[in-house]
Amino acid sequence: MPMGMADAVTVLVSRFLKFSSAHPEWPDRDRLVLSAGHGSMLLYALLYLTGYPGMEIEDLQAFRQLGSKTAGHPEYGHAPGIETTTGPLGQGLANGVGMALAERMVNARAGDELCDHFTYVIAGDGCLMEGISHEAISLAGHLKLGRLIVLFDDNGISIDGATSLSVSDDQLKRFEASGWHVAGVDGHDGEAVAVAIANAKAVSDKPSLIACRTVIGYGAPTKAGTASTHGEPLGAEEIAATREALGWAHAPFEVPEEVLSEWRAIGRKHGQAYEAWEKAAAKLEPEALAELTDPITPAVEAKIAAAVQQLKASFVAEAPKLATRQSSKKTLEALVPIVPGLIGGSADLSGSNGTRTGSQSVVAPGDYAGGYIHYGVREHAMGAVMNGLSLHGGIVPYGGTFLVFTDYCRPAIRLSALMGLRVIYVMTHDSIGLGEDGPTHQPVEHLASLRAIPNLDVYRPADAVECAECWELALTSPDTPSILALTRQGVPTLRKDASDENLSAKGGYLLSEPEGDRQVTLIATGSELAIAHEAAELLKEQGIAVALVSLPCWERFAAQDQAYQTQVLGTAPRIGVEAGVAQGWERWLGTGGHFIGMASFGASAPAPALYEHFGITPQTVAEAAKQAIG
Ligand SMILES: Cc1ncc(C[n+]2csc(CCOP(=O)(O)OP(=O)(O)O)c2C)c(N)n1
Repeated sequence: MPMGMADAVTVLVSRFLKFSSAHPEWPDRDRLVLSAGHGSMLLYALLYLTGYPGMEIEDLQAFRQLGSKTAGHPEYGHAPGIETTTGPLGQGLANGVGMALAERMVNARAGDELCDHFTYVIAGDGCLMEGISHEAISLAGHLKLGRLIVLFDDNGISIDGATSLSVSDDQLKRFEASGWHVAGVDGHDGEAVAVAIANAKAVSDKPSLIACRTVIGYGAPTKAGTASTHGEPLGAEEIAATREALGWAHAPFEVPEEVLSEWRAIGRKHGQAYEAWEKAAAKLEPEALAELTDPITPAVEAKIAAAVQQLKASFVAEAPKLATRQSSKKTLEALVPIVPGLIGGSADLSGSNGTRTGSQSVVAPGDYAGGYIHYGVREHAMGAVMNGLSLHGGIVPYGGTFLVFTDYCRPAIRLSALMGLRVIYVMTHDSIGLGEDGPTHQPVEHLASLRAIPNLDVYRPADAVECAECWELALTSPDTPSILALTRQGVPTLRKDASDENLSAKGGYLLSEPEGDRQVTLIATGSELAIAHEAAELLKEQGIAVALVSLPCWERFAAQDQAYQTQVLGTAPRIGVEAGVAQGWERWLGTGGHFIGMASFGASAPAPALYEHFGITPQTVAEAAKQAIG
């Protein structure tokens, strides 16, 4: 792929791409996304040639080695100029849609002087075969993202052989049907590629696809055009013959000075444009400037803390019985107006998720001033587009669907975590408590499977107070994505005082404890905290010394020191309660602990009947506690 697309990408980078290698973070640079991440060397070579800081020839020599910047697939944060982590095919394409959308949204707020650039994506057959490509191109066409240009490496080859083994789509017609401008060119004809890119740039109300017909392994005399060049080494003989065929007489990793200096000049070409941007940016107040990149400044964090404190006080005063999806909506009503760049959305479940607030207007084709995105029934693309929105800068995205459909966006959630992005997933209907929709919609294994993803905070607030606290934590975690697992059904307000301290910040805390030694500790999350609370009352009536622990975020609790964990969990027998599978709970329950939750799929019935049927009740919890005490 790096050999086959080198010609087309050279045209793109040398003649069109607006960037300055000395200023890789320039917010108004064009974005270049290598969606076909297995071709990573193409990107690394470009970064070296154009003079990105810290990308040296030694880094290219350390390709795919431990600790190198040049991992097998491009990894965001490893080196300046890597705009996103790619490798899982199709993700980069959808990230590009998010970046192109972010560009228009920031442009609508900040104006042309500060935000006016293109997003280019290099995608292969594999990206276009993946289902996510359909969701992403459909959304991009609908939103008329004219500043998105995809160069398709149309080489007719994937790993198993010719793409004709498995696909016969007419890709141009397919994109056209989704509202794209399309063109097909010989990807080795530089002029043709240049004309196609210029034409695509001129089409302002449609994203563009340029299918570049290329030869995989271009230049390798016997292996070019075959699947074997995809992943197998060419071998010494073929490499020697390739050098000869391409007229390249230089030693490995030797770039002649005149070639390098020409490329380095390309890296400096847009220096004036950068300076003009800098001048325009200098006129902004610091807060306004921050809004172009990371809108959650210390000043905004302070506003969030104050708003959350107020919310907590009113929730404690009113003590509502409220679904946490509703308390989440109330929290958003307060936060959206004070957090610039906080952009909401849902995959067609806005009302159910409670994600749209009264002040948000809708992002529409050609009109990007709104603060709310209707992603349509496209959960996977929603996740990847949110990653793109976040990567672009200037936007803190949150998006909703049902918790059970985290399965549909899991690859994107995993990448939010791997890249360390501030992306917030608002996942409602988080257990059998959703009731009549039945087991297809009732998550059972999802909390466990999401908790297995590193660097992902999974929050399951128990009441309105915790919900506001968890939102604050999600918004103020710059390097960690968050899942908010929220109920459909009403839950009582269990917190009785609105302490200044964000009690959810440590992930778990004692909601109540007996005077003197405890005999048993009940630990619960989300809606099951109310059940554990009732169980605790039953036990107290029987003279049993019981402590009640709320554990809204395991990841945060796991990060606390041993002393705090022991103080909270105690040394008495522990009972865990959560309407999900037991997996993972052994970590908190220890030996002699007991878990009450789900061991099968759910069923269709009203929520109270389901809790009764599956034995998640105050009585079963109290009974288990008594047994544990012996
Ligand atoms: C989601 C996903 N599935 C499978 C793979 C493994 N894989 C990497 S490249 C590739 C074939 C891609 O073919 P194409 O896009 O045509 O790339 P080319 O062979 O032309 O470089 C596959 C299946 C992957 N990286 N991501």
